[in-house]
Amino acid sequence: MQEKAWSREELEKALQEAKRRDMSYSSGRILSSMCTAPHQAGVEAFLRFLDTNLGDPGLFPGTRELERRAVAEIASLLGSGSARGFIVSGGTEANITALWVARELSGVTKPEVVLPETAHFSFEKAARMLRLRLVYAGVHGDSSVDVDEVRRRLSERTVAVVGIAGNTEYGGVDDIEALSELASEQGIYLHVDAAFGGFVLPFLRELGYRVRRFDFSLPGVCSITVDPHKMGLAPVPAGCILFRNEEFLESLQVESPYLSMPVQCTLLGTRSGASAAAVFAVLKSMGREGYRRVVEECMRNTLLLREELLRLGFRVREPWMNILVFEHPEVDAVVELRRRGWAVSRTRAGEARVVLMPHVKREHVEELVEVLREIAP
Ligand code: 0PR
Repeated sequence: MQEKAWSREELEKALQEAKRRDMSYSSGRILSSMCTAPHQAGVEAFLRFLDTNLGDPGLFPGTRELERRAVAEIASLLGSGSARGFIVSGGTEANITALWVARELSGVTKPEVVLPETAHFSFEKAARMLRLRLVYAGVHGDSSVDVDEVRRRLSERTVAVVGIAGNTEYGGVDDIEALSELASEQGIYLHVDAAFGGFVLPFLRELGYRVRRFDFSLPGVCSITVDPHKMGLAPVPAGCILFRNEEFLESLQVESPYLSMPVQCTLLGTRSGASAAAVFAVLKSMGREGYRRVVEECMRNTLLLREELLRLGFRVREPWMNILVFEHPEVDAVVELRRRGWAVSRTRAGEARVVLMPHVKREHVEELVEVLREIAP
């Protein structure tokens, strides 16, 4: 570290330089991200609660109450009046926490988890940390898991089955209803990763789309990951882990005798109250109506882009939600788009993938179509 404090000007210059190198959501060129420009109410609440620490809730009972209310609102969106959980740092922490509970409850010595091969890599991290063996099940052409294969992969060592509601690459939704029946019948823990889909599917259903069930209304579902910092429009970091009831949390309790509360259940100790306050503020500022409008707009843009891509001769995967995957028989769209400053991602199968987040406006889609027209022969 340098000896003398920097002047404000020196610091400002360094920060500005860094900012200049970063991409911005407002450019409309970020098509590879599941995050977006946060809602202003969330930004303001985040700043006001910046100094709060939910690792010591006795000092910040007001902030703890905001977290409790935010969690209850998200639970009610996902079909439960009694689910409990926490605002966490994101989908990774939420998925780790869920598998931690499943393993604690099982008492199995060489535990295994059966999950779709489309699962996010956060499960790989969870498995290494918790010493779980991951047993992958294949997927159908629409990217949803083959439930018969899940059944065949179960063993006496299986401590959890994972289903995904909105998989990272295609937005695919597994047949969670069938997984729920299977899990109930076999007495196995079922975790649903709705990190992305949790703030999309309920609103798609309200808009009249045919949507698979995935939430606590299915009796076998024990826990759900859902990320406010994705389609929930909250500032990063904000994930949420929900458990069907309070009892699931008991297996996580660690004594924290010198703190204001005798036990702690979260993976993190010191953790952001700003995130919880921001999630609360965004939920209250949006309401179902607000989210429905956002999802409606994202889907409109997704379907517009799909139509244009088909017209230009691209092969397009049928979208489940606001994630579109496509490829051209002759050109590598990913390379061409990146060369022109558009951040697009690639699926493991090599296709181009774009996420039509709320920062991607209709005019950006139209600009994108112009570029695609140039590169498509
Ligand atoms: N579960 C699913 C289904 C996900 O898609 C993701 C992240 C996670 C869990 C893990 O969530 P956290 O990253 O919050 O821990 N999906 C995106 C991905 O890895 C996250 C992302 C977001 C990537 C913004 C890029 C980006 O710019 O692809």
